[in-house]
Formats: sequence, structure tokens, C-alpha cells
Amino acid sequence: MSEETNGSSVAAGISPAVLDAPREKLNKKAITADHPTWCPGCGDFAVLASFYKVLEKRNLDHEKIVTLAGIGCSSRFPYFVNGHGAHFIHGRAVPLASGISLARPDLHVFLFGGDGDGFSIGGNHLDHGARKNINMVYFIMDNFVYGLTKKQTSPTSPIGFKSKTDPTGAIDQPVNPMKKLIAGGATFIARTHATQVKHMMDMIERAMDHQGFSVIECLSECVEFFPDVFDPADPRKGGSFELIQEKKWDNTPEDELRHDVTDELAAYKLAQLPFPGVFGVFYQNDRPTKNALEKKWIENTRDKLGNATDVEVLQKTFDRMK
Ligand SMILES: Cc1ncc(C[n+]2csc(CCOP(=O)(O)OP(=O)(O)O)c2C)c(N)n1
Ligand code: SF4
Ligand SMILES: [Mg+2]
Repeated sequence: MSEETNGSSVAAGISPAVLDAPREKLNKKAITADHPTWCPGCGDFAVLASFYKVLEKRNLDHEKIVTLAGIGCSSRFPYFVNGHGAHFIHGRAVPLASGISLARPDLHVFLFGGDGDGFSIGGNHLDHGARKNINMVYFIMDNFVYGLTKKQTSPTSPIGFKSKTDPTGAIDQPVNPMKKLIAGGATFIARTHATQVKHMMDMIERAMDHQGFSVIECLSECVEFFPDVFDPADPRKGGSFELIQEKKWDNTPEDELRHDVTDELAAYKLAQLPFPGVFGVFYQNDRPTKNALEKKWIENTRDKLGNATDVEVLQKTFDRMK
């Protein structure tokens, strides 16, 4: 167990003997909460199933799992996971998750939401979470529509999409999620499809293993208000699920053509491809997280103040303001 884990557990009044006792392997029954209330056939079911599978596979400590969300059909996610969680204000899940991640680095912070939540009302928060590189996994279930509020144009709706807000068809240029995330400074950026469970699981695991602001855009169909829109990337519906071929660094001529995930410009080029585009990891970068930088800054400050406690550091800061 890490020092951080011990520290927060002691603060929470839990004896280390209890935490170090052998525990049962995490299973689906333990992490399943309420019965999902999505429409039958909604893509979000497969995302939840993949998430359960990853939690089971990775056998995370149950009390370390936190799922957070804004508002939307997709944002109901935390209701269905038995763990710490919150269904927060529309578009404001990134700031909530940021505070939790910075204050409790021992927790696994997972954020779920929709295209409206992430790219419209929460678009600005997304950019700042990304540039600060705050450690979390943010899974965006993109259905190209506002589902919960019954079919308004979303920031990812294609031009021409007829909705309650655009009865004659959308006229605004949609957001390109991959370009927005690369430009924003996210350090792990991937794209997947809700019909491809193995691929979704792989992307979630890689995002979890990355230290920093990890975002996955998942095309997840709203069968009610924008059916069949993702069929062009679903092989069972005649489409093609084209994977990014990542460099293997094996010095072969084929490798020259493969994608270097650390190459920002190459990631932009992939993001330019016409719909349905390609799937996999677009970009990954090992820039220091705000969690690590802030921890160092706090330690230095404490050191300068003669190993002061948190309360003493705070008091001295207030004293300086007088
Ligand atoms: C501050 C605020 N503005 C607007 C709303 C209304 N509202 C709720 S969910 C939503 C959009 C949901 O779309 P999305 O995030 O794409 O999620 P989906 O339902 O499609 O999964 C809106 C506009 C709200 N609840 N709070
Ligand atoms: S309205 Fe659409 S996004 Fe919402 S639960 Fe139904 S199918 Fe899913
Ligand atoms: Mg949506």
C-alpha cells in the first residue's frame, strides 16, 4: 500500500489492519448498482458493460473507484456503478473531478458524459482540465445529439441534421473532438465505438494506465433520436471499423507508415479524415501532471515553513494577507 493510501485511510479513521486484510476479488455483482434506465438498444449499455469488465479484470480496490458525470442520458452512468460517485451539474464534471483527483491521488477518478456535456456547456472546462493535465479518465459517449432533452442539435451533430433546434437541418460547423483535444493539451486521446467491446476495454485500460488527462471519445448510438448514424463504422451493419496502426519501432519498412502516437501533427492528420474516420490512440504524451507538480510545490512550501502542518501552512498564508 502506498504512503498516500495509508495517509488518507488513517485520516478517514480506517485501521491499516482492516485495509491490509485479504479481500475478495472484485466482481460484477459488487460493482453493479441500479438497473440502467436507458432506452433498449442505446449504445451506452455496452459502455457500462465494458467498464464493469475492466474493473473486474483490473481488480481495483472497490473503495478507490469514483465515477462522476454531468447531466445527460450518458451522465446517468454513476447511478449504475456501485462505488463513490456523483451525478453533478451539466458541464461541470471536469472541475469536480479535478478537485477530487488533486485532493485524493490514490483514487481512480472516472468521468462519464455526453457530447453536449463535454463539448458544449463543458467545453471550456474540458480545455482547462486538458491543459492542466489533471489525472483522470474522461469517457465521452458521443451520440451527435442531446438525448436526454429529446433531440436538439449538439456540437458534434453533422451539418444538415434535423432536430428540434434545427428543424430545417443544422447549419453550424461541428466540433472535431480529436482536434479540440489535441489543441487543448490532453495527454491521452483515443477514439472508439460502442459496438466494439474489446476495443473499448483496451482504450479504457490504456487511459487508466496513463498518468494525466486521458480522454476517450466513443461513438455511442442514440437509437431514439439519431439511429444508425454510426453504421458506417460498424462491420455488422456493412461499415468498416478502421484501426490506427501504431508504430512498433521494429525498424521494418512497414513501420515507416505506422502512426507515432507522440507525433502531434500526425494526430491532427488522422483527425482530418472524413467520417467515420479511424479508431484507436491518436495521441499520447508524458507531460507532468498537475497532480505531480502541485504535490512538489506543496512539499517545497511545507519544507520552507519548517515542516508545517496543513493548518499551519494555511494560517501562515492568511497571516501574509493581513
Ligand atoms: C445548466 C444546464 N443547462 C441545460 C440543461 C439541460 N440539459 C440537460 S442534459 C442536456 C444535454 C444532454 O446532451 P449530451 O450531453 O450530449 O448527453 P446525452 O443525453 O446525449 O447522453 C441539456 C442541454 C441542464 N440540465 N443544465
Ligand atoms: S434517448 Fe438516446 S441516448 Fe438517451 S437513453 Fe434513449 S437511446 Fe440512449
Ligand atoms: Mg449526446
